[in-house]
Amino acid sequence: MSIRFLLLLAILSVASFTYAQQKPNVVLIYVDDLGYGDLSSYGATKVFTPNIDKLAEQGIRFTRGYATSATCTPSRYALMTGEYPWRKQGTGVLPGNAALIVPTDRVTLPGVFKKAGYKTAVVGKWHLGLGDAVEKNWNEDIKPGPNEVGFDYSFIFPATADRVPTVFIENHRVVGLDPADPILVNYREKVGSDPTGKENPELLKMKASPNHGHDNTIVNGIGRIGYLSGGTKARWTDEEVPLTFLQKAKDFIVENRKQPFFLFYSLTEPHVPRMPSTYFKGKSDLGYRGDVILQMDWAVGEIVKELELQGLTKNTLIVFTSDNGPVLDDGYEDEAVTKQNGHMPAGPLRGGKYSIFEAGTRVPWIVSWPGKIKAGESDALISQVDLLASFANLLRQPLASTDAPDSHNMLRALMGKSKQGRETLVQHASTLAVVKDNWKYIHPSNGPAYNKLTAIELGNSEQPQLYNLREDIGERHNLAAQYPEKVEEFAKLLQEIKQKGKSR
Ligand code: NG6
Ligand code: CA
Repeated sequence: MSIRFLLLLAILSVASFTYAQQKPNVVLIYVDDLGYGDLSSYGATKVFTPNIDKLAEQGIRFTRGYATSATCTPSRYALMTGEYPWRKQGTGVLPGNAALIVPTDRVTLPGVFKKAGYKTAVVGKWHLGLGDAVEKNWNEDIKPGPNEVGFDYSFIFPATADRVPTVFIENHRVVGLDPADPILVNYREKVGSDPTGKENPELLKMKASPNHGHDNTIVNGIGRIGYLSGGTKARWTDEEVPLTFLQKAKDFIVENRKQPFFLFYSLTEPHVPRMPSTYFKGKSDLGYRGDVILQMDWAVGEIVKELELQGLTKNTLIVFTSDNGPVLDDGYEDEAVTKQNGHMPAGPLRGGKYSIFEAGTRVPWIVSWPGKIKAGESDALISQVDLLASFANLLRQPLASTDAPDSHNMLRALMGKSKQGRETLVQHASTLAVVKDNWKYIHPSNGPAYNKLTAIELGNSEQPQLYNLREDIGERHNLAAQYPEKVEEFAKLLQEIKQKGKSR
């Protein structure tokens, strides 16, 4: 070993030792269905997001940061477990009565923090199932759930805002539940006597888009997926949901200001149903989708302010990212389409939510840690599946070789110390794609190329597709016929990653 190498090694270990010594608080701000082009710091000109932009200015703005999947549940599964979700059955978009899909006997992202002595919390959307069966009693302790997979504190809603039950759950219990008015949930048939969007569309304050469903039980004037009865006082008002989450997140920060904490702040914006708080209604020129993006940005600003107020700015690392790409019409007539006004939610990327094209999984991704991270931009290839191993490294928590099998330690890239990202990245929608050295191969699939309901190109084709992302970020030129040997190499690579069951 050369002296220079030894010196480098010493510097590196001192650097990572210093991070670990400091035990920064970590706030993971995870938004829902926000596209690569939805922030002004990522090129949007029709909507302005000054608070998030500020994080980007003072931290690192990643241009090749990915969710693992083009929908919510699988991306969140990967975030929690460090495992690609397509390796495991049952990790697709979950109904609101699904059982917990995160194994309780595995290392999880919050579990890593907990082991390192952190207080951990999830506040916001969950969508990873609850309890050990679909049939469960919502009127007693509901478990296992977030508290059994690494969170000391949880204040969540179970699935998505468009799925019943439309209630908050705080540490196993539905908030504000009147025992005399028990909750019943059913995804097969109607329960109780509440009106449904199908039977009583005249009661809706926001119409469902034709053929999208969302016409079961009406709660707060909005038709949902699934049937709900009871729990009348516990049901949320959509206009209030983000304010409730924000307040709970702030409370957690204040209560834990004197010790290291990990907060998974999982916002519902801009997922449907988009129903902004009164203050934000009509604030953008883009209808409710634009309004809730402004609301989301405001909430991020409030979190940053709270950290400042508590004197935690310098010792708090913030990650901001989204669980999948954007969609305009995802089930409600909320003017996202009619008031698009030239806004490009996916920026220069092709496709959107549900798509194997870039817009499905390439998302805004910002890391900020004032005082520790120098401002900059990075094109390192990183995936949300990597957060587990990266934070384990930061906190000096060893991982067994079977833990978090697809999670790579990207700490140096996340800190802006290196532009070296993952060597390979698998993208996941209804088919798989693999990215390496700026080349992207999409595995042939007989799924539909286009989804009419959402007006999104899903990217499926019976032919292999090969794109050069450096020269063709919009995936317009399929080069598969031109480079058959590359297609073969990538198909093999994907096969290997699938078979290995472990790519670390
Ligand atoms: C889809 C819903 C959509 C949304 C999505 C989940 C229909 C037709 N569409 O099935 O509205 O709820 O699931 O979104 O039901 S996600 O971001 O949580 O994955
Ligand atoms: Ca989502």
